Amino acid sequence: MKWDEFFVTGDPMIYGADVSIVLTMVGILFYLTKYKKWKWLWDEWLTTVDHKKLGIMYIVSAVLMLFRGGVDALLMRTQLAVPEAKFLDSQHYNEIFTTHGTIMIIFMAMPFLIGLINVVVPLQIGARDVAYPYLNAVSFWTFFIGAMLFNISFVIGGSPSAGWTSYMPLASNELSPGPGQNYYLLGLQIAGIGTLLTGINFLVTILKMRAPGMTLFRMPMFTWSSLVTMVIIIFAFPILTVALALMTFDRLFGSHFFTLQGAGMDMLWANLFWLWGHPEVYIVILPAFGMFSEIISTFSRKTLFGYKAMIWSMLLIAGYSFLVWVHHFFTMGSGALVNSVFSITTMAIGIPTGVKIFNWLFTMYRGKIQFTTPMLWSLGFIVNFVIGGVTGVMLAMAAADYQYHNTYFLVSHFHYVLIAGTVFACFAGLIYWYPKMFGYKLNERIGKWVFWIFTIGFNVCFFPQYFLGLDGMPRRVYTYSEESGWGPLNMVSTIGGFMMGIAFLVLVYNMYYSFRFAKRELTGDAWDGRTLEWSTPSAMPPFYNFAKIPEVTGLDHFWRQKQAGKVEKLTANELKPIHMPSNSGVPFIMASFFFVAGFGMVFDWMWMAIVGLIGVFGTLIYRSFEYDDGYYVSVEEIIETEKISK
Ligand code: HEM
Ligand SMILES: [Cu+2]
Repeated sequence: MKWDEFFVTGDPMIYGADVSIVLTMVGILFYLTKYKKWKWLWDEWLTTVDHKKLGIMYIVSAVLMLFRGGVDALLMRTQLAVPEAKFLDSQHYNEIFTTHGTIMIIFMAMPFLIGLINVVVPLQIGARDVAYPYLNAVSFWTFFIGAMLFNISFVIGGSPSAGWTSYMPLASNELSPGPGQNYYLLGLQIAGIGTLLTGINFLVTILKMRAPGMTLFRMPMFTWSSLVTMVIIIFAFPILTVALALMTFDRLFGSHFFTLQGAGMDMLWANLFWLWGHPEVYIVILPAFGMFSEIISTFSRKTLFGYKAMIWSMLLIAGYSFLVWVHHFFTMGSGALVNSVFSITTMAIGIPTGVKIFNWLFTMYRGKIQFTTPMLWSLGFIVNFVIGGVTGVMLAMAAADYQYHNTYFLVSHFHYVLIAGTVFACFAGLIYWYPKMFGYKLNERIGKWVFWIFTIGFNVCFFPQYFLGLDGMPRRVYTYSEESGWGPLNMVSTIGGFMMGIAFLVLVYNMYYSFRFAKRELTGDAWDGRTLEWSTPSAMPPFYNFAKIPEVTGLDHFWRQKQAGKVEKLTANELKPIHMPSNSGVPFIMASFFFVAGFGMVFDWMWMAIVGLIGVFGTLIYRSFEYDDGYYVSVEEIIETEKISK
């Protein structure tokens, strides 16, 4: 490989990106050195196993990825604003929709939710950390390194361009030569390890680490939604792992699993991909449902309506999510019977989802509703998500899908569910739990501006796309003719896209503004909450979360204690030393070796891949012989931290 192939060249935008990456790096290195922050960075963040800090790191990474994916989106919308535009060429456009889709789903939506789950779930169940804190750090670092590997494709070697679905034979060596597609395979593979480990970790955490008295049917709804999500992850992710590995063999070692020659089956990839991919969309929507349940109940000042119905609906959705995958390729030609079966299972998912919508509405019915920003996002979710859901049922009709398939109708549909569902939830959850993470609320007035600009922009952007789709505009095209008549609606759509971009910037400004000026919370209960995460005395829980593990007597235990005026004050004599896990640098180092291995595979440099893999095994072996049982926090230290007077 020549150097001018190694670095992506030729496009002024990419040179601009090169320069800004180098400048940012130099800036960060300068800052860390000047203010002597290296040790702080290593001790407090890079080696941490604390679920709250890992959660914050997930969220920060996800917000950065939202920015990157958002820039991709606006580049596409700029190109599509007018017919026959020359802003992006076709190859470049293909690369951008591929990185946009992949980044948004794998490196933005999932980590954002997993970040919030990390911060909140252990607190909600009254635990001091997750079941396997060390593994949790491995999860984060493999996700992060996978994301970085995927992202550098932009400047080194070239981006993938076969869509986030990577259908074969398009993604084969013949039609997608070069390292781009390998970045997709390796980046997702490495990040996928982290996700699978998160699934196992939180399943065990929720099943085994709950505070005494918290039976399964006393768990907060967000914890329930996380539990169900983890079960889906555990069953779905191995499918992705295998599918990615097989495609990697096809591309690097010349096997024929999905190729057109040598008895390969290209549609086998599509089937495996969606056998993971459809459950994946529930992985990113169920935690969102959980968050809205918490927020709607808190700000209606009522217990969640239909608690058990909510849980059974989620379990049904989780089961169904594995039985609908063919709806992504009704046009494959599998025949009327197969299509009918998948058409019916798909529509059936609408039933438990509808149950949940009505439960949220009944929760609000006769409640004392407070229109805080998290609540606004939740109300916006209900309205807009229903539009996405209804158009989903339209797509589920196999015969009609021959018309909608691969048009902008679909693009609009999945943005209505992914943005109005997942992204609204990420924003709502971030704002709701912000005081738990940072000790102060985001400014509500600016927050409301963000909500309205974003929600209006979102509808201006995506509603016209339903009509473009019905009119036949295909997805994944980089331009269209003047005669098609699609120009005006596309212009409207682009304007909406930029409104969302502006709203995002205002949100970031709000973080800065609130960091400077917001009133600091003095108690742990910023919103008059119902669940245990609000019961810590300090705004931000100390590293061990609870000085004394709470005992739970029912659903909304903390709320009912407050109502009865029976919130217990901690006294010094009931404290015992607390056992905590030690920090470890091994997960970070292991993930760095994964990066080396992945980078070697991307360029088919096997020596480098082997060096990286040896490093990975080395860290595994090192860890196996490391006898570290953690440490104890003394009662003195707890008293000091909790500011208890003796
Ligand atoms: C500012 C907000 C956004 C805008 C303006 C936007 C715009 C677009 C555009 C123009 C496309 C390409 C359509 C095509 O040519 O076929 C696209 C595709 C896609 N978007 Fe977005 N998007 C946004 C946010 C999101 C979010 C938040 C997600 C996921 C959570 C997402 C997921 C996807 C996916 C999966 C695709 C399909 C990519 C592919 O065809 O391989 N988008 N989006
Ligand atoms: Cu699906």
